[in-house]
Amino acid sequence: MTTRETRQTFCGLCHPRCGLLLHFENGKAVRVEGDPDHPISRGSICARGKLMVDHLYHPQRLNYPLKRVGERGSGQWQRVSWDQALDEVAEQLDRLRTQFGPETLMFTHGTHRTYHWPGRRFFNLFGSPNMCGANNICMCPTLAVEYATYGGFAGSDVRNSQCVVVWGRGASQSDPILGYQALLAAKHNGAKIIVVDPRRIAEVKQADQWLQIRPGTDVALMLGWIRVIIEEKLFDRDFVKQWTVGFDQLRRAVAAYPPDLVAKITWLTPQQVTDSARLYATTRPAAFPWGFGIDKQGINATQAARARSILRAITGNLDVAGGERLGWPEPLGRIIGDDLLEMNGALSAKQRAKQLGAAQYPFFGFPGWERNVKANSRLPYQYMHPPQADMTSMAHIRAVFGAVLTGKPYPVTAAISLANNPILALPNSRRVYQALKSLQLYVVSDYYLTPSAALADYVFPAASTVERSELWLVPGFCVACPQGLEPLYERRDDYQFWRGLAVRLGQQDHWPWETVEQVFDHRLAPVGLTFQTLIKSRGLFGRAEPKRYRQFGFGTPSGKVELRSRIFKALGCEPLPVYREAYPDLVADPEMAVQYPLVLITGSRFMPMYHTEQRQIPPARQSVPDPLVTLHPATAAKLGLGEGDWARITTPQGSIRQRVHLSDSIHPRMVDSQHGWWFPEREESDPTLFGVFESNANVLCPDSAATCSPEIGSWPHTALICRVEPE
Ligand SMILES: Nc1nc2c(c(=O)[nH]1)N[C@H]1C(S)=C(S)[C@@H](COP(=O)(O)OP(=O)(O)OC[C@H]3O[C@@H](n4cnc5c(=O)[nH]c(N)nc54)[C@H](O)[C@@H]3O)O[C@H]1N2
Ligand SMILES: Nc1nc2c(c(=O)[nH]1)N[C@H]1C(S)=C(S)[C@@H](COP(=O)(O)OP(=O)(O)OC[C@H]3O[C@@H](n4cnc5c(=O)[nH]c(N)nc54)[C@H](O)[C@@H]3O)O[C@H]1N2
Ligand code: SF4
Ligand SMILES: [Mo]
Repeated sequence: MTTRETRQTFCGLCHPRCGLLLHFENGKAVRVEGDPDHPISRGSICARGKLMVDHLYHPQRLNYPLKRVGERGSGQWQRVSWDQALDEVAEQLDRLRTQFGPETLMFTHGTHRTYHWPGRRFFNLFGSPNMCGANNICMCPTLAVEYATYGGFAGSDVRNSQCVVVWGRGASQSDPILGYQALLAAKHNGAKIIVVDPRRIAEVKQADQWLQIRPGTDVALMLGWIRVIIEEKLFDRDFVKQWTVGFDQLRRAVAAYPPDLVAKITWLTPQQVTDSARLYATTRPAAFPWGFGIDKQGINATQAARARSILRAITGNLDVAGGERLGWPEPLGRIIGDDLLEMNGALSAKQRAKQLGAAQYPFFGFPGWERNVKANSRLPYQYMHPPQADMTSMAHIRAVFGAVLTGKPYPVTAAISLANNPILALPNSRRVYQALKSLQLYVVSDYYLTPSAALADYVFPAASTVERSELWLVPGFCVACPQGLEPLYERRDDYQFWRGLAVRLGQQDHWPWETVEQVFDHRLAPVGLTFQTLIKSRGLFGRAEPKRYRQFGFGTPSGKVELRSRIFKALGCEPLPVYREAYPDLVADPEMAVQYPLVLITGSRFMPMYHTEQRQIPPARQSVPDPLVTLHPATAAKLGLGEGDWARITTPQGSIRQRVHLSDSIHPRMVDSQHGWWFPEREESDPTLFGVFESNANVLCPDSAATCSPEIGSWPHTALICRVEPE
């Protein structure tokens, strides 16, 4: 007789943690559907979430710890026990720490796929300041900038807004369940929609205005908006007078950006510049959510985040319903935050000072973090947590990989990658590869043997989200994500990986909790809950209260919104937003313009893939079998390329091949290349490494200082120059 059972669990194949019902037959998961009782996703799941069962039992999943036995990258592995693997890794880390100092260990970060405070806690206690990776470009720079500007990270209340600015964000592909549904709900309620995107994305169908901006020029348009808003007195006068500093300097700075100049820079018309500025400033409440299209533009990314936060403030949209929510609503702020679990106090000033890259990019290193923390200390913890170090204080990849390759300023000899596939995620992929190959010890924790994991000494098998539990805490709500089944084979949750290493390296006193659920109980204790009671109540929701800055002020040095940032100024960064031309050489050197006539954007999200994942999942791969590069039909025709042809894409950094897709949704002067492509069906061993260099967009992306933002060192994944030719 068949036994059937259904368990509540969650999907973590991207950020929102949608509720799942996992159906079992004879103890095996056979089917998944959305959990209609989940308080946030309410039964919806996306095309990727529907593949959870394929992911859970995939034959290429890592099920046991592996130890390299042949040459690095030769594809020869031995299955070992967790104890043996952890013992040996700990022993080698201890030896390298004694020989070179704790700073010899680095970490590479991907996006937030799992809880990351245990990693930070481990690094702080180990004594290394060198965690680096995608945090320099994804969301975290914005978070750091918003702390410096108004003392916290704002969450856009899109659903209740009257005007939504969709700027560099394609939620229809990147956040189909929460973000896109919120936009559609706002539209349904009559909100005006402005889309600023070089491509005619699905969101444009909902839009009142679409600005097909030239990639990388967004700061110029934002400065143009600020100028229109100030000149035409469309700003919130009371708020500006009472709650901001630096308005006069801002007014003078933006005077240099009249609509006709902005139009020239951005490939828009002066009318578009003024119309969109007026629509945004006069329709309240307005929400201007974060979008990766801004953070991914390298040299301009940081100042664009600054300009956006200024626009939100001067239009009076901070901390109002339908605008930009600030702070933790009662009682959520009482829950112990990631910032406290990180144990940042454990890393000494001497070790902090060794953080690689911080001298060049102090705002995103400990100097900036410490200033943000100090400014935040004027606010009660339950209202505004200090910035998490893991999101606002990172070493810089160029400096860290440089230290691996050259031994300067000191040798970096060991690395851990957990929930990250650095050769595909980080720019200048060939240098990343060289650096990983040069390590004395490389440790990876993942679901699959990725091209990066193929270079490791030890690989640890991670439990899928349905095989573990999680506490999903964001300003607004806290939801318990229950485990659906015990981990299969010898997969373990990431807490066990970190704790396993920690207790072997003398940190046992700081890891009193044997399971991650015990940590969740500890976190929830201040609100009188346990993880299990939270599962039963389906979540804890905050009681939103508008404009709490009137009670607490802002967590900045002045206590006000800093249109001119004192923290930026103190660290030698531009305190007022400025626009920088990404390719001044194109004007100076006409030969460059001939060599690279097209503008390249990379990594526009597409379903059902998530970064470098799903390439081995048959239904996903059948829907997108090959890496695609999108060209305008007129451009392709001139190049002699048709739909489905293989094309070569070349930038000053490198060259790859992808298959042509034709669409008039893209500007004729632009090229859109998918990121994250490798071929799990190909040979593993180096130099093939699953074809990791063939179609990997990060072979095209640079990490040089000239292309990175001077404040944070954010590197570009868009606004690049390229040429495209038939293969
Ligand atoms: N399917 C899928 N979903 C994902 C992910 C995934 O890999 N796949 N990744 C997740 C992660 S980590 C992130 S960060 C989010 C990001 O998700 P989004 O914020 O939606 O970011 P992108 O899709 O990278 O880019 C958004 C838009 O920016 C536009 N753009 C490119 N360059 C510029 C520019 O210079 N200026 C302007 N104004 N627009 C530009 C692109 O055309 C694109 O439509 O997605 C998350 N969701
Ligand atoms: N060219 C270009 N490059 C980009 C981007 C772009 O737009 N263009 N986007 C950038 C952005 S925004 C980001 S955030 C990064 C993302 O970069 P990453 O987050 O590094 O994404 P992946 O490279 O897919 O690596 C994630 C790996 O973690 C594994 N994994 C997933 N969940 C878990 C887990 O819970 N535990 C463990 N141990 N492993 C897990 C997956 O199997 C996968 O191999 O990429 C960046 N790279
Ligand atoms: S949006 Fe899709 S992939 Fe992301 S958590 Fe929800 S169901 Fe999973
Ligand atoms: Mo990201």
